[in-house]
Amino acid sequence: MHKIESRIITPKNGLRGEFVVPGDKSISHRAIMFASLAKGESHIRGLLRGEDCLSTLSAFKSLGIEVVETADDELIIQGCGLAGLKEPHDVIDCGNSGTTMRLMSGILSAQPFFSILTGDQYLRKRPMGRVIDPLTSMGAKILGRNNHTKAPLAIDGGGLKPVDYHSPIASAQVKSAVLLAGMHVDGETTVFEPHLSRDHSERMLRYFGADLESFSGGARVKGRVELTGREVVVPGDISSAAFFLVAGLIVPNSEILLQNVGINPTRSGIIDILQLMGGSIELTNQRELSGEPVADLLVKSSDLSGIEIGGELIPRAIDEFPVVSVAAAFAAGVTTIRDAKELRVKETDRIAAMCDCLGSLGVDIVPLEDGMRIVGGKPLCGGEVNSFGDHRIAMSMAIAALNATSELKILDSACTETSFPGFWELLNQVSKG
Ligand code: SPQ
Repeated sequence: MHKIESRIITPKNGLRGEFVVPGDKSISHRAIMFASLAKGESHIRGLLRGEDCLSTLSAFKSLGIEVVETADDELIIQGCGLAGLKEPHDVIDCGNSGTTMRLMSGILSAQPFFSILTGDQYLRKRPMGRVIDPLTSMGAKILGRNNHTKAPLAIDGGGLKPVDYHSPIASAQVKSAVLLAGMHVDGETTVFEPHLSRDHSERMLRYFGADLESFSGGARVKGRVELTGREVVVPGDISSAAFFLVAGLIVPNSEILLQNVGINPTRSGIIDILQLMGGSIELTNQRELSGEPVADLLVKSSDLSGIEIGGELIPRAIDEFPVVSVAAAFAAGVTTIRDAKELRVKETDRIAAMCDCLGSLGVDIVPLEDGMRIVGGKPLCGGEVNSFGDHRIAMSMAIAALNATSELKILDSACTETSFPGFWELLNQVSKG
């Protein structure tokens, strides 16, 4: 649990710098999980040491996994195979992390022991029925608060059968939970989704040796195929890079080079959106790391224009809409975001939170049931805003403040540790040029 702090951000004239953002959060979670489920040793480099991934790491330690952290920042995990996890002695605390709770639900439903998953005040409000329903259709026994839809979740694991599941939402957490459960049972488990959500699980499970096929509309896994320990290098997180992309665009006289950023097409919607708005973002040095595409991103100050965003772009940029709304506030004309109802069930209701925060700085922003409408181009004033304990709201508002007319105080700012340790220091560094 992070501390309650506040930060004051003052407007800047230009941002300069070259740096590497921390490791990708989604990929880091999966590296810890799949290395633990594999047979043999895995070496992981570039792992994100944010609070969410540390929750996943301590969860697997409590399930009997041995982990060694070397002096040169490598994590060595001794995997125990699909059937080697041990019943935990205590409740598993997933902290603020939806990914930890939902993916662990899939894994633990298939293990022949009892476990309980809980989380912080924000995670206990988030919907878990979306994983409980398909896992129950596989035979899982999961109890939870609020008529078995909210954490804490009590899981009496084992005895599953494969399933063909048609998910009503494009969610990588739902897809991954079902595939991970399916990996433990005889037969094939298939998940269909309305739009392709991030495919890190599919890529990394194949990399560890799973018999897993991706096809247009979903993915299928063959059960009881053991994974083998591997070396994983985690690329920089595009969701963290997004804050500095928007900062570089909206602050005049800026030029920032972000090195080693993951540009998986299921995550790179933010680059497309900002380029469609007129942003100058150049991709260089494109290459592959452990099955994931990466590049260096050069961003320069640009005049932005409002656009309409919806459809398949939404899952490809789902975590970036708080900072997209900041870019829209500085863009000439109207930006409309639709089809993004999922934003309402993240760490906080991100539609309500951004409308509240940007609205209080004088931005013409209105919530829509499934998105928001922003009329940009007017100067933003300073003042005081609350992050509502959501890391992405805190960082988005810090970026908005860089080009406001006066300083902005951000309350409850330490939640940035969830996904981006060192965020405030990096912001300070680029501000000095
Ligand atoms: O892990 P958590 O708390 O759900 O984190 C968020 C985030 O903003 O960091 C969402 F609040 O990212 C999710 C993302 O929105 C991470 C994720 C994953 O790693 O699989 C998938 C997305 O969620 P979903 O619900 O679309 O599957």
